[in-house]
This record gives sequence, C-alpha cells and structure tokens, in this order.
Amino acid sequence: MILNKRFSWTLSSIIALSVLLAACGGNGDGESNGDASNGDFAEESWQFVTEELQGEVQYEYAAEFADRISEKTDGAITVEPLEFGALGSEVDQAQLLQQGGVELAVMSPGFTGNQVQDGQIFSLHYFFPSDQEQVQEVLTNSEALNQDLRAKYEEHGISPLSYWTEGATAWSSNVGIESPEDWSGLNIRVQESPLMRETYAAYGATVQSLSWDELYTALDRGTVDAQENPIFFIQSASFHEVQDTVTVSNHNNYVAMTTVNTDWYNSLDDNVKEVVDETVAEMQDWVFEEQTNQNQEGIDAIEADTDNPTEIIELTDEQIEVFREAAEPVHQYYRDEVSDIDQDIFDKLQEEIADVMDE
Ligand code: 6CS
Repeated sequence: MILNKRFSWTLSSIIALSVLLAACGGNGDGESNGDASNGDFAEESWQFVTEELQGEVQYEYAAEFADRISEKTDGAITVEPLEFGALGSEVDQAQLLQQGGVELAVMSPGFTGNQVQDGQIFSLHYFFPSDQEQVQEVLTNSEALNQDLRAKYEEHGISPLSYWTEGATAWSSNVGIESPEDWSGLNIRVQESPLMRETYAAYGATVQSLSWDELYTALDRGTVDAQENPIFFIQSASFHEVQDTVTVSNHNNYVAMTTVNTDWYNSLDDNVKEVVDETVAEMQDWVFEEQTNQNQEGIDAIEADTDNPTEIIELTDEQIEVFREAAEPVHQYYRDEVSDIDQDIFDKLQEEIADVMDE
C-alpha cells in the first residue's frame, strides 16, 4: 500500500501516541483503566495486621484503607486487613513487620518501648493536651514525630507513616482512682514500655506487662488490679465486666501508628508510594471520627450494662492538678535519665504541643 506523505505522518504520530499512552498507563481520558497489565499498577496483595478485632478502631482503619487502595488502583492492589490473634501477640506482630512478614501494621508504640526508647514519649502522663482534636492536630503535623521520631523507628526497620489517637486513655480498677494515693499497692497492667514503671511508681503502684488478650482473665482473677485503655476498648474487650470503676482521668491518649516495613516501602514504585501516602493522609480525619463515635458508643454501652454496673468517675480539675504534679518529675526523668532518648525530640515536641494549645 502506498501512503501519501501526510497520511503516513499522521499514522506514525498515532502509533507513537498510543505507545506513549500505554507506557504512561493511561487510557487517554485521564483515568486509569483498571487493567493491571497496562503499567499503571501491577497486581499485588499486601497484608495489614492490627492489634484489634473486627469492629474495633484499628481493624476498621485497615479495612477502610484497603477499600481506598483498591479503589485508587482499580483493583490492582488488594490489602488484606488482619484482626488481632492469628499472628501472635502485639510484640510478635511488631517483629513480623520488621522482618517483612507483613507489609503494614497498626502498632501501639508501647509494644516496642524496649527497642525504640523515644517512642515511650507517648506514655508520659499529662504531657499531651487532653482535647482530642488538639491531640490529633499535634500527631498529624508534628515534625518531631513525623520526621525525627520516624527516623528513630526506621533504624529498626519500622516506618511510621502516621500517628493518630484512639481516644483519651481511662483507668479501670475496683478501688475507684481519684488521687495518686489510691494507686498505693495496686498492680496495673501495662504494655512493654519500661517508662511505665517510673510513671506508675510516681503514684505508688507497680506494673506488669501483658498482652491484652490475657488481660480479662488477669483482672478477673485479681492477678492484676487495674488497666488503662480508651473507653471504647474497655467496653469492647469487656474489661468493665470485671472492674467496678472507670476513671476518666485524661492522663494521656491511646496513640496508634500506621507503620510499614521500611525496606518494602522504600522499594515501592513512586506511583504506588504516592497512593499509599495520600491514603494515609486522608485517613487522619476518617479515623478521628471513627474513634469519636466508638468512644461515645462505648461509654453509652457501659452505662447501659446494668448486669455489670460500673461507676464512672470524672476527675475534677483540682484532682487532675494533683496527678499532674505527681507526674511532672517523670517528664524530666524521661528527658534527662532514660538512656538513648533524643532530648531534641522531647524539646521540639513540647514546643509544638504548646503552640497548638495556644492557638
Ligand atoms: O491495651 C492494649 O494493649 C490494646 N489496646 C488497644 C486500644 N488497642 C490494641 C492494644 O493492643
């Protein structure tokens, strides 16, 4: 076939354009066409392990994240949310992420407190604001956390892509905690964070590290006397059934981290990394609303559970002040005495918190 010069130019242009579009992975209308073989997104599946059960905040976070990733990649990338239990304890799960056995994990800093000393900053009492919106603002925007603390975790193969609150942490016990003296002689269950020993020692209590799946039995048998968790979790794990009181103390917040295995994350193609980062950023508002709703439902359910009556104690400002004074020396202890902590992170975060509280 003989083609005239103009037609031949047009045809080669179309072919070149098609090759270019195929290489870019688009279908010509600016949308990805969902065909994993088109070069946009290769087919992949990731596992996202959490420390909670279906219906609870962390699991629902992973499920929502999975839906969003699937939608953004037209089904090429599937994420499997995993509830707590199948892969061992919270500490086992953290190790699994570090070894690349799962790609993503929601992790509580308390369970790597022995490895990443700086992560213990979240367990200081009366250090963060009590207003949950302010807490979420600090967690989302803090350079000390999202840049400096992240680098500390990355030395251990864990990249925290975000930090978010699961709500204010409350105490449950059988004695009704209203002052530091009420802690005298009590044994409280904590996560694997050595700083918690100092924190509760300041009130006269002792601590015991346990996985949460052993906690109901421990409280029921009296092998531990008290525990701390956000209200939604106290209710969903049924701890209120084996404890007489819950103290709304606002002593700190339950911080969770969206983490990825560092080597895996660094090896992602740029377009995939972008989708992950964008989704993680969007999830901050989503999870804030989710935890707000779950904590409200949790307190309503505890109050409605007449078979297991629970006294809810709200500390007054004066009572909080007494706790604040008792907790204050532990801030300095953490900053000045805990080996391997980076004092600059503490100082920077303290300033960032003050800025948010002054707004
Ligand atoms: O107390 C714990 O260890 C558990 N608490 C919450 C809110 N989430 C998971 C965690 O393992």
